[in-house]
Formats: sequence, structure tokens, C-alpha cells
Amino acid sequence: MIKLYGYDTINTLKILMFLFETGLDFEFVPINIREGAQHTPDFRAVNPAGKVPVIFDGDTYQTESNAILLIWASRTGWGLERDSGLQAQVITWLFYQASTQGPYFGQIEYWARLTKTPNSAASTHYSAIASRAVDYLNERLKDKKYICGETYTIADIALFPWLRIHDHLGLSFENAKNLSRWHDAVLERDGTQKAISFLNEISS
Ligand SMILES: N[C@@H](CCC(=O)N[C@@H](CS)C(=O)NCC(=O)O)C(=O)O
Repeated sequence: MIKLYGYDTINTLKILMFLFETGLDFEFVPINIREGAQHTPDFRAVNPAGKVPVIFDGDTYQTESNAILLIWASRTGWGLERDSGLQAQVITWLFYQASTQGPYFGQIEYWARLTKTPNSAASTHYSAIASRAVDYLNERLKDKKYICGETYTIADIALFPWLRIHDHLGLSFENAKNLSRWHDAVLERDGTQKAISFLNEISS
């Protein structure tokens, strides 16, 4: 059975959404990153980078949430468009998420909320970049149900967790109706609801 090492984090949520969508059986190993469990020698043996999520498939340890999504979408045939043009788009959006959306949204969280030395210039800078990402995604979704077309894919899963907390990050969907519609559609999915409930249990 697959083992998922994770916690109530953005990147763990991606993997849980995938697992609940596909119905794959898994065992969850909580790694409390707020208490430093990611730095113990036992966990460093699992992931020397000291980060979650990690999947153990009985043979190898897999890290990097979007790589995990890609590996398991390839293995199961779920969430990766078969058409090569669409598949290329899914991969492109996974890279966009990992290189742009994730890091910049994470910086808002850091400078606005986590740091002990708030910096309004940094907050303004990263919020402006994230607002442009909201506009970009909204435009992308103007004639598409999901980010790569009619089919729900791992690209949607990868993009959702940061957008789920847009209010918390101070990002408005007021002028992003397409993105708001997409957000609600992803949120309503059974797999998403199960993944969120699972995370809530971890943090309660
Ligand atoms: N690029 C990695 C990022 C993983 C990551 O940053 N994980 C965070 C939680 S979302 C973590 O484990 N942080 C603990 C630490 O850095 O000490 C991925 O997509 O999986």
C-alpha cells in the first residue's frame, strides 16, 4: 500500500486530492512540521530535503508534489490528458504552479503573516504578482471548464490549494468570475471534500 508522509499543508492537500479522486488505498504518516518532525534523522532518511509530502510506494520514496502527481497520473491513467497536445498543457501548468503560483503565493503568506518583522513593501510586491496570476488564470478559464479544457486533471489539483485560501491571502475573486466558478467546481468535488476533511482531522 502507498504510504503518504504529510501534514496539513498546501502540497499535502494536492496529493490527498489525487488519492481521494482515484480511490487508491493509502496509509498516512503525519509529520508535524510545526514541531520540527521534518528535521528528525528518521524523516531525513525518508526525505533529506526535510519536506512533505513524500510518497513511499514500497520501493522508492517520491518527493516534489507535482512530480508525485505526474508519476501517479502516468501510472493510473487518471488526471493526465491522453491527447499529446493536452498532455503538454497539463505539464506546462504543473510547471507554472511549481515555479510561479506556489512560490509567490507562499511569499504573501510569509511577509503578511508568518514573519516576525512585517515588511509592507514585500507584501505589496508579492500581492501584486499574485493578483496578476489571478487575472491570468481567470483569462485562461474564460472558455474552459477546467484549466486544460473539459477534463479535470492534475493541473487543476496542483493549482487549487493556494487558491482555496485566496481570502486568507487577501486575494479577491471579485473581478475573476471564471476563476471563482472554477474554484467552486473543484471545491464541490467529492475527492476535494474528502481530502479537506482528512486534513482537518490532522490539524484538530
Ligand atoms: N516543492 C515542494 C515543496 C514542499 C514544501 O515546501 N513543503 C513544506 C510544507 S508545504 C514543508 O515541508 N516545509 C517544512 C520545512 O521546510 O521545514 C513540493 O511541491 O512538494
